[in-house]
Amino acid sequence: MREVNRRQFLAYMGIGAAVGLVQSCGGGQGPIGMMMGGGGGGGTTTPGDPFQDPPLAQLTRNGNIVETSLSPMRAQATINGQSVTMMLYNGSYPAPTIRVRSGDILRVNFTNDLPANADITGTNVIGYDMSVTNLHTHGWHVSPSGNADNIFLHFNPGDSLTFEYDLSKQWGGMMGFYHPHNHGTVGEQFWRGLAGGALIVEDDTSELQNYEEHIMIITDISVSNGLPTEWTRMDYMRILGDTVMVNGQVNPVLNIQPGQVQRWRILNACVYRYLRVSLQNHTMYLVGTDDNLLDSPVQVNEILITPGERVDILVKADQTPGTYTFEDLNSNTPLVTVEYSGAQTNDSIPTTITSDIANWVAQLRQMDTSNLRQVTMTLNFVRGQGAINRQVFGQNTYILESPVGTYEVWTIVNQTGMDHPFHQHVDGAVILNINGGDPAYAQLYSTINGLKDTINVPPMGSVTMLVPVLDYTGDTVFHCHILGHEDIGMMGIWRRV
Ligand SMILES: [Cu+2]
Repeated sequence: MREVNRRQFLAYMGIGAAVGLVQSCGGGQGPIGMMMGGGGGGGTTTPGDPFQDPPLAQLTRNGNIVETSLSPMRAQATINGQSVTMMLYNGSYPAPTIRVRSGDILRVNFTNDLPANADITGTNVIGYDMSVTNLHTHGWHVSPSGNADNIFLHFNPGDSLTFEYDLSKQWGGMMGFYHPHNHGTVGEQFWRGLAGGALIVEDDTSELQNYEEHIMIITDISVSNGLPTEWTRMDYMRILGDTVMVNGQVNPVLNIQPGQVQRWRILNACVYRYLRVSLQNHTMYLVGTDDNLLDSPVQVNEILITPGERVDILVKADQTPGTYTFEDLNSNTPLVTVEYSGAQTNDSIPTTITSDIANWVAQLRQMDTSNLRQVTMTLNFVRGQGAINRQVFGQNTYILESPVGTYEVWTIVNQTGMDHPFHQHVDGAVILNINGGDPAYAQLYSTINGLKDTINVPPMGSVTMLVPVLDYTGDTVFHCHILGHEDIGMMGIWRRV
């Protein structure tokens, strides 16, 4: 991208600071929020249609070989009653959910059906061809090479490939997600609708198997002339959609029986929006993080979910029957209206959860890390571009070489005034310490036995994590999961040797 001048750069920084202010005062409603055009989905406070889970991907199973098809294409969706031309996998909005098991081999017949030089493609403002795409399985512990989770592949319109993901080393009990990862177009393709759930289900014997389960993929969007808005240079730094949705619905109504426990698997698939979710008058029980089930539920009244993060929670309808709002406290935006209805029941929250991975993480937390390799990475803006260790991806890319079969301690230092959710592919990490930002978030993730592939690095703060570099060799990446930041260069190569 063309470099911006110093005045524009400072303007970006100022925006970052103002956003922090808006969010910390629960804003979007006040004069700052209005001035910034930010905040919540205005006018969406009326409860909408019945809640719908995303459709399931059509899978063909033959033993442990599972096959499906995914094709990004130009297609229409209805958002808030308005027809919008989007980029959608198989024309479906929201995208189909893939549910597979540990030990499966998943084959995805992928074809880029995006049109070249159409209203939703063409060249974006930072100079990349929007019709070029690829596929990433965020959170999956699979090979980053060949025809697996290889984000260095590029698909022009009409190109196809059968991806193959060997899930023999991927445990159950996590929700990953799939989306494009073609550098320079990731953020805008995501914004235009290309993101879907990719679950690895746990064993049938799990304590969590029998709860009514819902997937909540939270996105935001702004529409102009029947299209998701085209990004300006500024949008790469910061973009809040004016409509916030769960599974493509604005404030849908979800029924829960009095006394029932439901399991909600939530993904923040907004490009930039930080969600602080809470269910009015109810306690939530965190049972899983990005990459695994915990060993026991953790009670939370609210939880910060930054872009790319997932939470697996249980909620129990144990209050006076009525209607309660599941909302984003940062912007006072209702996400789902939860309505008690039906027969009284009395489900219980489990006291323990069977999770080999949580047990392993507990052991890792006891590890003496002083003799491990220590790596420091800084997150920066350099002349309006994103950078890691002041190196811009694609120009003078920062490369970290890590031997597989080892453990490393990474400290990610945020040298900017904005939050950055840091994401590394292939292996989740044990968060040892978070310096700065929301104290509850820092306390939670630096103590629970959950692996994180995405973790917020607070403004001028840092995160220290223990990274198991388990097995797969090959080049992959780590980057900021504000995908606009990644597109302007806040990404590095992780060379696993
Ligand atoms: Cu960032």
